Parts: sequence; structure tokens; C-alpha cells
Amino acid sequence: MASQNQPRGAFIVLEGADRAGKSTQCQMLVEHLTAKGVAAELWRFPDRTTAVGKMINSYLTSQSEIDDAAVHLLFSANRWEKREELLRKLHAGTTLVVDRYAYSGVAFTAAKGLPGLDRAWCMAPDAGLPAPDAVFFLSLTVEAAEARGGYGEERYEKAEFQRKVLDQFAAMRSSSWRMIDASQPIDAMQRQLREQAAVVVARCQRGTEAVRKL
Ligand code: Z5A
Ligand code: MG
Repeated sequence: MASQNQPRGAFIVLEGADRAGKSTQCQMLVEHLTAKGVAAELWRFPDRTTAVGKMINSYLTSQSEIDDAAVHLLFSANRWEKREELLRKLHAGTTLVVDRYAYSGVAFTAAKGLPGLDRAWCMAPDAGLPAPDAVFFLSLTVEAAEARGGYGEERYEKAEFQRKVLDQFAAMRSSSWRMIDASQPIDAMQRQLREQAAVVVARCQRGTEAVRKL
């Protein structure tokens, strides 16, 4: 394992409201970084390609029912199963731009308001996972998200539930999160992200940053 004093890739997470443009912005950011000569990859959670991810996909698309606690643990397991590869990539110098991470995990389960599944319980299984070097939170109201052609067909894509998810994100928000106003045009958001991502990438390339843990 590389020491903390070696240059490495940056671990950048985009979180935020549904339809805020996370996938659009992640894709654009990776293309931009690559064009600038920065080794960069786009990752997303859930990663629906793994065996665990396939169970999650089946749940999200309502093809299967899974107990709420159990599916929460599956979302977390989906991150744990990618942990080694994630660290290997970072230490090999690849910047990872990640579409959703553990914060979505906590927000979506805690928003269910189920007895015993409070935020502290929801955060526990992710403790020890690599922590991102930066979290960019794309902020958008439910009304604005609905104006973008409405929500999709998946399990959580309903306005009332999305309001609860946004409340959970707000309760988790830390001063280190960078807030991006997602009601702006796509290009304006991307400009902000590029500027802020460049700082994080440069910091990690200097080799002074250890990968922290959640
Ligand atoms: N989940 C969980 O429960 N637990 C976990 O641990 C994790 C996730 C990690 C995965 O959904 C679901 O799993 C999610 C949380 C839960 N459930 N929900 N709901 P996903 O990430 O696969 O969802 P998605 O299909 O990618 O949708 P999204 O993330 O909500 O959308 P987005 O990525 O933020 O937006 P987009 O796809 O880039 O753009 C949406 C539309 O808006 C599209 O037509 C764009 O062209 C348009 N758009 C984008 N930006 C703009 C701007 N700036 N202006 C106007 N229009 C725009
Ligand atoms: Mg998306």
C-alpha cells in the first residue's frame, strides 16, 4: 500500500437531489479531467454490475422485495466490495468521480422513518470505508426536479419521499461539503465543479493527503 506521502488520485463524490444532474455532471467532469491529462474514471453507487448490485437493481426496479434493514446493508456491502479496487486506483494515481456514495445510503434509508433505522444506525455499516476528498452536493428543490420531466419509475422516485430524503441530506450536511446550485444551467454548474475539482486534484497530486476513513 502506498504511503500517505505519495501523489495519488482524488476521490470526488457528487451527491444530491434526484434529477439534480449528478450523472450528467460526473460524466462531463471525467471527460474534462481526461482531456486535461488527468487519469480519471467515472464510478457510481449502487454499482449494479456486481452480484450484490444485481440484487439492489432488482429491489429498486420493484422486481423483488427485500427487508429495509437488509437492503440498507446490501447498499453498504456494494461499497465495501469495491473498497480495495477504489483504494488501488487512487494510489495508482487515478482520480475517481463517484456518482452517489454512503450519504445517499444514509439519506434514503433514514427517510423511511422506520423504528430502529435512524441515521446513526444507517451510518454504522459504512464506518471505515474510504472517505471522499470532496463532496459536491447538487442542490435542487423537489418542485424544480419535477419540472425536469418528473421522476422515473424506480421505487424511491416519488415527490413526497424525495422531500424526506432532502431533509436527511440537510441534517447530514457538513461544512466541508461544497454546495452547487443545481437550478443553474448545466454548463454553469460544470464550470463551478471544474474549478473546485481542480483544487482537490492538485492537492492529492502533491502527495500530502492520506485517504481518510468514514
Ligand atoms: N440509493 C440508496 O437507497 N442507497 C444507497 O446507498 C445508494 C443509492 C448509493 C439509485 O438511483 C437509487 O438508489 C437512488 C438512491 C438509491 N434512488 N432514487 N430515487 P440512481 O443514482 O441510479 O438514479 P438516476 O436514475 O441516476 O437518477 P438521479 O440520480 O436522480 O438523476 P441525476 O443523475 O441527478 O440527474 P441526471 O440523470 O444527470 O439528469 C436528470 C434529467 O435532468 C436529465 O433529463 C437531464 O438532461 C436533466 N438535467 C440535468 N441537469 C440539468 C440542468 N442543470 N438544467 C436542466 N435540466 C438538467
Ligand atoms: Mg443519476
